[in-house]
Order: sequence, then C-alpha cells, then structure tokens
Amino acid sequence: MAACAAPALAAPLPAEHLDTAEGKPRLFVLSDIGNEPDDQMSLVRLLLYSNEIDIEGLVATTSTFQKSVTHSETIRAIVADFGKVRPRLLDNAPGWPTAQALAETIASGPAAYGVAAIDAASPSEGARKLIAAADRADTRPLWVDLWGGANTLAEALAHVRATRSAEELARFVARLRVYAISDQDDAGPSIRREFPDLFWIGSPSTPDSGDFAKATWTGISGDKYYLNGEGADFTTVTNEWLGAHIRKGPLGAHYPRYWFIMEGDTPAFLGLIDNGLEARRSPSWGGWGGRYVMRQPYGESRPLWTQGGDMFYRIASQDTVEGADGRPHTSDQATIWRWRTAFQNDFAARMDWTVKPFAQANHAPRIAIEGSAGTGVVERTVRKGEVLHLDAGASTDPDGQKLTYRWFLYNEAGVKNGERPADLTLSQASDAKVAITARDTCTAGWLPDLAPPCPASGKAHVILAVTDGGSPAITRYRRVIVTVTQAKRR
Ligand SMILES: [Ca+2]
Ligand SMILES: [Ca+2]
Repeated sequence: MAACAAPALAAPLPAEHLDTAEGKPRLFVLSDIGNEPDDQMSLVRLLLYSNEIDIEGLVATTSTFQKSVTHSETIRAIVADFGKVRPRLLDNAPGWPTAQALAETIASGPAAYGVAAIDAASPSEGARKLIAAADRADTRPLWVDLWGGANTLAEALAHVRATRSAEELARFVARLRVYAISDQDDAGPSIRREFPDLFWIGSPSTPDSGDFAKATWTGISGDKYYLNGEGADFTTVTNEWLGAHIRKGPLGAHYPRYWFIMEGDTPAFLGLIDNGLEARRSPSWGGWGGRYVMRQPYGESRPLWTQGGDMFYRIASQDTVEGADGRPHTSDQATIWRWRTAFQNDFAARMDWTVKPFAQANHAPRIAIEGSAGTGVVERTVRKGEVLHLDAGASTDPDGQKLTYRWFLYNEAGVKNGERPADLTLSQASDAKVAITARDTCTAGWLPDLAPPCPASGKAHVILAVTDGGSPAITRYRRVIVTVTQAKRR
C-alpha cells in the first residue's frame, strides 16, 4: 500500500500550531453581504458576541455571487440597530462596543470581481482598514474571516508587498489567521500560491459553489440542502425554530428567513467564541467552527489547515460522533454539527439578552476544575497506569440553576499524521467528578501488526461539557489535555 508514503511538501508549515495570545480574539470580516440572506444572519449572530470578540473590521465585498457591487449600507443598518439593543445587552453582560465604534470599522472592498479588481498602488478603503488593523501594535493575531470573495485581502497583501521590505511583509503575513468559507472568487487560490506562509483554514474549491457540499462549514446547517448531514439533528436550524428563538427585537428583525441554508459563513467565527473549547489555539483541536488537519490538498501549491488526511493511519479531519439516531457517524460536517444544539441555544439565549432584563434571561455556567476557573485549558501529566481524579464540583451558574456534567474523550483532537492519541478511559463521566485512567501513551493502531511502538509520551484531549437548567439551556466547556508518560519503575 503506497498510502504511507509522505507527500512532498512544497513549503513545510509546522504541523502543530499553537496560538498562546491571551485576551479577546481580534476579528476582521470580509463579507459579500447582500447577495442572499446568509451574511446578514451571520452578522446578527456575530454582533451578539462583540463583547467577547474585538471586531476590528466589517467590510463589504464582492464574490462570484455578487460581482459588481458591495453593500456596506446593509452592515450600517444592522450595526445601527445593535446600538438600540446595547443598553439591554449591558444589563446582561459587560464589554459591549458602542454602535459608533463598530460603525468606524465599516468599509467596502473593490466593487468588482476577483483579482482583476485589485489596485495594489491605490487600495480600496476596506483593504486600507485591513492593513491598519494588522499593523496595530498588538501581540494578538488578527483573524480574517472570508464570508465571500477574498480580493480585499489580496489587495491588502499586494499593497504591503509592493511598499515594504521582504522582512516587513513576512511580519505582516505572520499576524494574520485566515478562515475562508471555501473559495468564492479567484483571489483565494492566488493568495495561497503567492503567500505560502499565510495561515489559512479552508477547503479549496471552484468559486461557483460546485464543491461546497464537501466542505466542513456546511455542518452548520446544510444537512438537507447539501444532503451530507446523516446523523445531524436539524431541529434548531429550521426557519420555524429560528422564527421562535431568534427573530425578536430590533436586532432580531434583521435576521431573515434563509433561502438555502442557515448562516453558511458563521463557522468562520464560531471557533473564536469564548466557550471553553479554546479552538482558536489550534485548528487541530476542534470546536464549534470545526476541526482541521494541516495537509496539502491535490492541486494546491502548499499545505493549509483543511480537510482530508492520512486514511492509512486513520488520522484525518473527520470526527466520529453519535448522531440523533443513536448511531455513530463519521464526517467532516460532524465536527461542527456535534455542537449544534449548544451553539444554537447559546445564540438564542443571547438574543433574549437584547429584549430581557438579567433576571428574566439565561447566562452561561462558570466551570471550575480543581480550583482552575475561567475558560483556559487544563493540563495534566500522568504516568501510564495511574488514575487522574478531577473535580468540577465548584462550578457555578449566575442564575442559580442546577448543572449537569458530561466528560468525554475527544480522541481526534490535536492528533498529527502518524500519531495516535494517548489511551485513556473515563469513569463517572456524568458526574462533577471524573476518574481518568492512563492506560498507555498511545492507543492501539487499527492494524496492530503494522503500528509502530508507543512513544515515550502521548497526549489526549478530554472535554468537560457543563449545561445549566435554564431555557434555552446553555453549555460551557473545559478542555483537559492529558499527557501520559511511560511508567518509571526501578
Ligand atoms: Ca457570504
Ligand atoms: Ca444559567
């Protein structure tokens, strides 16, 4: 079998990527808003997380679906009505930006299609705002969400390349974290070719939506339209559910009925939400925005964070999860739909914040594991054969609701090609306390005779999900990364 031969990598990016910056994620959105209801819906959701994500750009762009016009006025109208609900939001949580501050981030990219529209000498206002955001003195990376075409990003990169030294360009590129919803114009493939070190999450595609059904992001809600969601529960992504839970108040009024699927662009920022999964640290960890592997897809000039993987080692971008039918399902889309009920309820709870005072709304539980509060990762090292006891019983809920606990192994998370996760078993997994037995530094290979011996140490990810008793019920998580080392015995 030739599958074990490593592909020749044109530009070897590190297979392990870890962003350690603290503080709120910084986000710059490029959106082909106006072409269909989709982007408008995603923007409504994003604004409900603007107290936890620093929004540094809301830029209207073109795409293959909207080639000669941009609609920044739609962004302005939604942001203006965000201003109307901000006092209510402040009653429920701190940290909301003013509508005025958000309005200052709004601009447009080139009002024409793809790379042909790029003006490196005199870039669009959207591209100039993107350059200014990336240049800001800040130790945190700048996430760039591509909800439509990529030509505003291409224009910014072309301008920086034309006006700065190679070292300055490299520093500029290193600050960016791109998450692309497939390719929606011809600029994405050209950027990946010309800037091989640029961090990129996405599934390369033709720009005309022909390949979209294969993409991870369709796990947000595309089960029926793309016929790829076997096992997913569609309940919370129907127009009816959205009508009952989301379309309320002045901001909810901007949330239209969808035509094809709900919010195809939303996975680009779902992983930045401060829910305790800490998915922004590495695309390989998995979270509300899906899980990705670093590899070089066929036809691409360099590796990127994407789908697929090494089927020989069974280390790939797909998650195996129990579906609504109680049976296991394995797919890329499952890396998103496995969290769907939680992220939809979270959205609904926050929309309630726009119309209800604190006492009538629900708020997220706060998890504490062994005295560690907050949302950060918990790390533990144990020897093979030992049992690790963790207690989350000090977790609280701001509304005084009873909490339910579920600990589970996320064995696909954080695993690189050729590696196998550490072998852990959990007991009392639906209790505030869990006992984690470290059986070995790696799990058995699917072909034991061909598997290399277990290394001296291995890691595996354990997730704690805590759900409150409110309506809608809110779930928060903590990620525990367990390193198992070989037993040292005299
Ligand atoms: Ca879009
Ligand atoms: Ca609560």
